[in-house]
Amino acid sequence: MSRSALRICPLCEATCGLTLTVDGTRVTGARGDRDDVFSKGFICPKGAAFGAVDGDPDRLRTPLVRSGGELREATWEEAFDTVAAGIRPVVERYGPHAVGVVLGNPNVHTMAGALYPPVLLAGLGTRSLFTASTVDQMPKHVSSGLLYGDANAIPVPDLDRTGHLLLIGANPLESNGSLCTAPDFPGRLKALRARGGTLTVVDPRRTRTAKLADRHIAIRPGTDALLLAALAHVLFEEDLVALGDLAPHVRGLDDLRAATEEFTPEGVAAACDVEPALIRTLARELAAADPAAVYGRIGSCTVPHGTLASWLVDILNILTGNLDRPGGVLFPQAATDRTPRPAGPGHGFRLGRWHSRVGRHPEAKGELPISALAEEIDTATEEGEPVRAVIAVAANPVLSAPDGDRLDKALASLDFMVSVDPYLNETSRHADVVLPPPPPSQSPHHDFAFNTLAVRNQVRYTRPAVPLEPGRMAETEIMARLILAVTGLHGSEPSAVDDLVIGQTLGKAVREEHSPVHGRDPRELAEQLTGESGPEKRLDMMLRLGPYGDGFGARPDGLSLTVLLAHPHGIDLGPLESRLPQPLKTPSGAVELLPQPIAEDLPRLRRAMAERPDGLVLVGRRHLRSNNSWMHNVPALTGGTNRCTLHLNPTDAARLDVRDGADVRVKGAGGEVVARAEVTEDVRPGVVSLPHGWGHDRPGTRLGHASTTPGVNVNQLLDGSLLDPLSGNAVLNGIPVELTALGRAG
Ligand SMILES: Nc1nc2c(c(=O)[nH]1)N[C@H]1C(S)=C(S)[C@@H](COP(=O)(O)OP(=O)(O)OC[C@H]3O[C@@H](n4cnc5c(=O)[nH]c(N)nc54)[C@H](O)[C@@H]3O)O[C@H]1N2
Ligand SMILES: Nc1nc2c(c(=O)[nH]1)N[C@H]1C(S)=C(S)[C@@H](COP(=O)(O)OP(=O)(O)OC[C@H]3O[C@@H](n4cnc5c(=O)[nH]c(N)nc54)[C@H](O)[C@@H]3O)O[C@H]1N2
Ligand code: SF4
Ligand SMILES: [Mo]
Repeated sequence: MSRSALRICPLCEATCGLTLTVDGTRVTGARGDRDDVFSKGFICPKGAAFGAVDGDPDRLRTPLVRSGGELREATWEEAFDTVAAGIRPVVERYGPHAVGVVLGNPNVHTMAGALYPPVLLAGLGTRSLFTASTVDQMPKHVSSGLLYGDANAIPVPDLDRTGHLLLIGANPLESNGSLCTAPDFPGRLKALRARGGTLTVVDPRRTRTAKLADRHIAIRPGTDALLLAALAHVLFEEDLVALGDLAPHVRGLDDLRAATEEFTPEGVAAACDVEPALIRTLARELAAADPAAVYGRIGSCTVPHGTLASWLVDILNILTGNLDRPGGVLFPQAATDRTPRPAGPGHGFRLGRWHSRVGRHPEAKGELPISALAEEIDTATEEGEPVRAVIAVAANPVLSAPDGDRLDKALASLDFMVSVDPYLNETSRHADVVLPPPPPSQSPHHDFAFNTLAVRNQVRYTRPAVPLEPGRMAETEIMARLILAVTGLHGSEPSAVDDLVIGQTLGKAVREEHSPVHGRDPRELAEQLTGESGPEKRLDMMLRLGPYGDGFGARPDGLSLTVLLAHPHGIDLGPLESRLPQPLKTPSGAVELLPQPIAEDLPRLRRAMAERPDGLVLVGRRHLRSNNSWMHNVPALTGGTNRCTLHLNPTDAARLDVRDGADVRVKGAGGEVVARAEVTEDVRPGVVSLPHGWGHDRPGTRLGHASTTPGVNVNQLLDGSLLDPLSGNAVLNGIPVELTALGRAG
């Protein structure tokens, strides 16, 4: 007998509601939940393959513990005993910074990943934190931190109400959107055009998104900051700056004008490969559109001027009066956000409070660049101890970060490593203990992170669609036990971790004057929490303290877990609204248009105006039926165009004598790989493209299907030295490469 169950899809940032068909403990089907308040039935091929992803036979079912050099199946008790015995001596002998914590992307797709890593980090006290953010969106956090005083205050384009979208280095028709949670992003772009709006796409590749656009600009990779600076220049020069309601909330307009003065369309044209007349047209269109939104993603972040480009995206929205305006870009308000405090000056955002030991990279948002992880492990200095133990949670940096070969060796040299991961893969194969979370159907779901980036305010929660199988442990409990094991509390009840957080959070809330629970007794509040588990109680607490919450009785019709459970398809909380100045936490209480670190980085951008190196550069690409490194093991999602091939333009192919289907050697600073050539007009001349997350040919993994078509690791072309200096973000796009034709493959 089959039944249906609801589950929010965790396979990308769009957070679609799914209706699963469940037979026993197996998910046999998935379709879009038409009643979902946000996704309204939308589903993509990945969501439709939820059952296959969930039921992959290579998913680990029990912990693995290394003994006699080999990973063997073990009990949970043995596994946590081994973790405690492995990590504690490293902390005690070398101090907390000798333990590196590595957090990967799926942490933003699980409740465990939202609720427990902050407790783990606070408990350990380590500064050796490396996450997927520094191969992704750290430049955006840094620009938001500097502009608004809050690294997490990221305005999102109001897709459904805008009249013009200038989209830079993003391909939502394949990615389904990022830092802009919007189920059916493709449909929303089509609707924009259908209502008479316009879409401009800036991308060196003619992507599916570019094909949908009114205008596609095939920019030279890595030069978007120059283009954007020139757009700002034109807005000033042609008197098109119109702050509107923003005027009282910004500081430094004259300094900004002076700072963009040199970036003339004529000055940047050659570097960007965009005609000056077109740059002027773009600026005028942006100013004229009412309203308009500028949005940048991976192609604007993972480049040498990532922070400047991210800053300029917001600057353009500000100069045209589109920040915090319906149809422009707005700050979402999620149900689990903290109670908004009254507007006023804040502590601001600081960079470089400490530095990495070897490369002296400044921390950003408490993190060190993941590009520096290998050297922090394999290089001794007089500054302090190298990283000797690693706790990796949902991370596969051997494939996702620069120079996987070096990192592979570095991880093998550690005193101890633990991975929380469902797969034995390129990274987890180095662990001494692997702790496998259950498949998504057996986990509850709420989008703590993506609701703060969503194009509509809404809240949804799904309990596990399938009960936890015998022998499985919820990922929230795995994380709680891991925290206890590494902080010297091994053996305590995992609920102690949740109780601690609840006690601290409520203790703080009752002391805040603007809190709905100001002056109340935290123990009395804790007793009111409902939920079947520690994490559910924490969700209840966050909802009740949050901007729409019941305030523990202060606002009786407000949100709580009980209310949310009564709405299985979610609750719509309305369109995004103007919120300034409340979200601002800068010392001035205003938007700081030209923060000091940005001003100090501008000379580097000025020099880039004169740079136009010869030779090919490489960019990445994503495929709809994939996700970073971990979905190549699902047969239903591989094959067709989802292959690790090298795209190159026919003119480059002819010049280099590379034929379609032939093997090509690609050489970069960090190494070389051999890939099959795919000659296509979809990439501009001078640029080649390889997808990331491939290279499943290392021994000792358990990825039966992926290893049959392993592909190559594009990040081996990097040596880890190319970074955006302000954010520490890796440069993954626009990297110089050399090609050698190897003849036609058989
Ligand atoms: N060249 C190049 N490199 C890139 C990029 C690029 O565009 N070009 N993109 C970068 C970006 S944006 C990102 S976010 C990173 C991603 O980098 P990573 O986060 O390192 O890689 P992922 O493949 O997303 O997955 C990490 C791990 O999570 C595990 N996992 C899957 N589901 C779960 C779960 O429910 N719980 C737990 N605990 N683990 C789970 C997977 O098995 C995998 O081992 O890659 C980056 N690397
Ligand atoms: N199907 C699928 N969906 C995903 C993922 C996935 O792997 N597969 N990964 C998820 C993750 S972790 C993330 S972060 C998001 C990313 O979401 P997006 O940013 O939308 O994803 P990409 O497809 O990498 O789009 C980046 C685009 O930038 C272009 N580009 C490269 N260099 C430059 C440049 O210098 N300038 C400009 N203007 N463009 C450039 C590339 O050609 C590419 O088309 O997607 C998420 N969704
Ligand atoms: S778009 Fe993303 S969230 Fe929606 S079904 Fe596809 S993978 Fe899942
Ligand atoms: Mo990402």
